[in-house]
Amino acid sequence: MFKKILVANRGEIALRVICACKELSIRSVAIYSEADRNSLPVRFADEAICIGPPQLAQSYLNIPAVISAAEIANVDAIHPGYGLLSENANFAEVCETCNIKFIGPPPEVTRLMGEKEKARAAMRKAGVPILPGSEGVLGSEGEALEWAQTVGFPVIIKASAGGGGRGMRIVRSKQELPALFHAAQSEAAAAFGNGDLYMEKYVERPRHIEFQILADQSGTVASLGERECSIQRRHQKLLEESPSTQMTPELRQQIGQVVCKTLSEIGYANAGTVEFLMDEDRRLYFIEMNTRIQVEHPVTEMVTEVDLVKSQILIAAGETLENVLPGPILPRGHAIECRINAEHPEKFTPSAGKITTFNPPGGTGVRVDTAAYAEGTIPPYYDSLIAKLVVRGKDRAEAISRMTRALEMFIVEGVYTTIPLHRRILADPEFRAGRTDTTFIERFLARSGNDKEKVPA
Ligand code: MV4
Repeated sequence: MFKKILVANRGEIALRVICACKELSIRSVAIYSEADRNSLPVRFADEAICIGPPQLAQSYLNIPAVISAAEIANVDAIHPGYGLLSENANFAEVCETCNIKFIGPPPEVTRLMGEKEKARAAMRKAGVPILPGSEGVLGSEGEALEWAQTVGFPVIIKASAGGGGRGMRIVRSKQELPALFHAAQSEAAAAFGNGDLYMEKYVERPRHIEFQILADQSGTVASLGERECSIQRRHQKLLEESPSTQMTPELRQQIGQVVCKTLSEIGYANAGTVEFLMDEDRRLYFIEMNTRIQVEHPVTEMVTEVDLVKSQILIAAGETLENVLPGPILPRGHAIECRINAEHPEKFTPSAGKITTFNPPGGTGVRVDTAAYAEGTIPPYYDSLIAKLVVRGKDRAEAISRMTRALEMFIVEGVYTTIPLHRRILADPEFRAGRTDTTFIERFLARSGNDKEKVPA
């Protein structure tokens, strides 16, 4: 087993990884930028090393600085958390070269999944359902038009190096296609240094449903069921839940099985998330795979009682799933996560500054993942997520009442947060009825406005 792990991240996820290390009796090393000197990961890790100034490129994304810290601390492994270097295959390779275990899948698998068009082709070949669309990258505007006519409008053009919504264009007619094709191409080339595009049939009002999997290094893969993450704003998830109100045991079993078989063939290892769109006839289509632990992983932990971060570490150390998991996965009850961001409630812009009051809720079935504390500061350089409020109930109704009271008892003063927004979502009849497709948030904001929770002057 590993003796010491470097945590290559900050904030709540760094603390989450440190918790897992402590429970496994593994020493942890925090790395931090000058802006995070007084952070809780620095306080709770066994060792802490400052790696540079606040800017991401000079600290948490600076591979030589991160590797130097790992060498100085003499760690066996690096846990990258989410974001930052977590899906950087080059970083995983550098770790390997330095004889440090990267806690994630093999670099070539990360690279395959990072090229969305290649990932789509691999999934199709293995029998995972995908949307009708192009085969290979679109070579020209003419080829794009041919595919669009084969598939039928509306279609969506996506950047192969993209993901998470960047560089996408919805095309509703033949006339619109040339301009949108070239716009997507230049946007992708500028944003990712790669203008490769592919095309899919466009699904109206889809739900975002993702499967959590765990895979060991010997090819055993397990599905831990799905999360529904359709409530998103500008491709940022706001609220996630498990199970999805639209899932059936048969569909869950069928998709889980084909996903596990495919990932075993690909040589996947570690935790991973396979994203699907669900159409209005409840059919699921693969869109992308994420090769990291995700922000919303606690939702799955609450219903399965599996510690996903500890599982990642054990798998990376060579344990088999048989030894990592307690037995067959039997999800129980219903979990909901609300992302608490420090942001302005009307402008949705980050709200950095000092937290003057911080009262997280507790009690039965409530979990708060956070690195925030009273009198602590939210630096302006990083992601605006300051806490994840997660509840579990025996069913969705109990989870909703529990979340409602937990949000009522969550007091954060000094910075604006998304807590008032979540209180309104939880009270919304459409949300309560489970009508939560990806267009929910737009309709919700249009009808609820921000009038009930006026921003103080
Ligand atoms: C789509 C789609 C409709 N049809 N693909 C947006 C982010 C990226 N991960 C995939 N996205 C979409 N892909 C087809 N073929 C609609 C979206 C989409 C979306 C997906 C999930 C959650 C929220 C969304 C918001 C707008 C668009």
